[in-house]
Amino acid sequence: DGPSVAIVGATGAVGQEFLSVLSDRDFPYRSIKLLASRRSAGKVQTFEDRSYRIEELTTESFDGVDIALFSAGGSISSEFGPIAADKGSVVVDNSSAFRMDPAVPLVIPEVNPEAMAHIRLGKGKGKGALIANPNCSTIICLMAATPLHRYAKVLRMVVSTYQAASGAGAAAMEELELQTREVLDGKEPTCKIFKQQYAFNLFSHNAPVLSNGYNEEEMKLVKETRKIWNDKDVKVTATCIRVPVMRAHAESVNLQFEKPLDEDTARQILNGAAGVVVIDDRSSNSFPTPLQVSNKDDVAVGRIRQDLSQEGNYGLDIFVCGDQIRKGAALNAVQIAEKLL
Ligand code: A2P
Ligand code: 11C
Repeated sequence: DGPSVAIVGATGAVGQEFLSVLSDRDFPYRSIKLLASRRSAGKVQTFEDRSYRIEELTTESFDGVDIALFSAGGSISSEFGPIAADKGSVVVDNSSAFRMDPAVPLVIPEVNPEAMAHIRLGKGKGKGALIANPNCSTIICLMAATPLHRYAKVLRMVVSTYQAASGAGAAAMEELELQTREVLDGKEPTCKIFKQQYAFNLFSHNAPVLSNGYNEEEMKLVKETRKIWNDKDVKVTATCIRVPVMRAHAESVNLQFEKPLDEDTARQILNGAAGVVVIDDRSSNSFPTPLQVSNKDDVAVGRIRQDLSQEGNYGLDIFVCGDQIRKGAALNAVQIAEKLL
């Protein structure tokens, strides 16, 4: 007799992936409720041989819901997350709304499951809770960096991202496809989601730029890493770029360690890390690509090499790719939900 589950944002890119992941992993739900905006209410969705009617999200949506998976944007989470938790649901929220709230665990199950160890499913009794899913770039980066951090302690991390359309939602994926056709046909590309041509181009991440010159996406890597590693002193800097790739992010990560760590040991550590696959064949120039990891659970890491610019074995460069919708969002959230069972 598993939990009753609600999906908020069920029609979106991540919402749809929640369903695939629940099904792939045989998540033992008792019932499932699909919630979205009024625009989608009444539409029919087939899931595991059953038809479900999409319901409009309202304050009444969470009665009897044990686990609510949210991915409908920060403002919906801010408004409805606490309502769901008050009704006794454990909310796993994919937005940035609660990530930096000290009372809300920010969890990557392979990295810091202990942060949510105190949270239990209420089963209709008592209070619910909020758990935050980190930003996709943080999850993908820390899946590879954490096993190395555990061994040699990261003092400083420099991240450069190559981020896919999916991070901006289903509409951005459609826009990339449409623009690609338009450009190939010699037409003017339609720019609705992004204000500039995306196909055959790349640009600085579309998140708002702050007064310090970093954009919000970059600051998420800085702040979320400190919270997840429970290390307020770790130095992190990032440059986030949107590239015309459909659904998997790539990241170049430069690490500086407190203790020496040579590249062979790093490769061994990463080979043994849960949720990580090493693709690192120099002779055939075979390294991770976004396409290889698309629709896959594991984060791929390669280009594992000593950083020549640092003395001794105190620095490494790695290149990481991960499916943004899966491990970067839906899979991580469902893994969190599995920890509650
Ligand atoms: P809808 O399809 O009804 O607009 P994506 O991140 O792929 O753009 O998806 C966003 C998700 O958030 C969609 O499921 C969308 O539903 C949902 N959403 C957007 N606005 C609301 C709202 N006001 N109430 C509930 N769900 C919403
Ligand atoms: C992207 N990570 O790839 C972003 C978008 O904090 O969940 C998701 C924003 C967030 O564009």
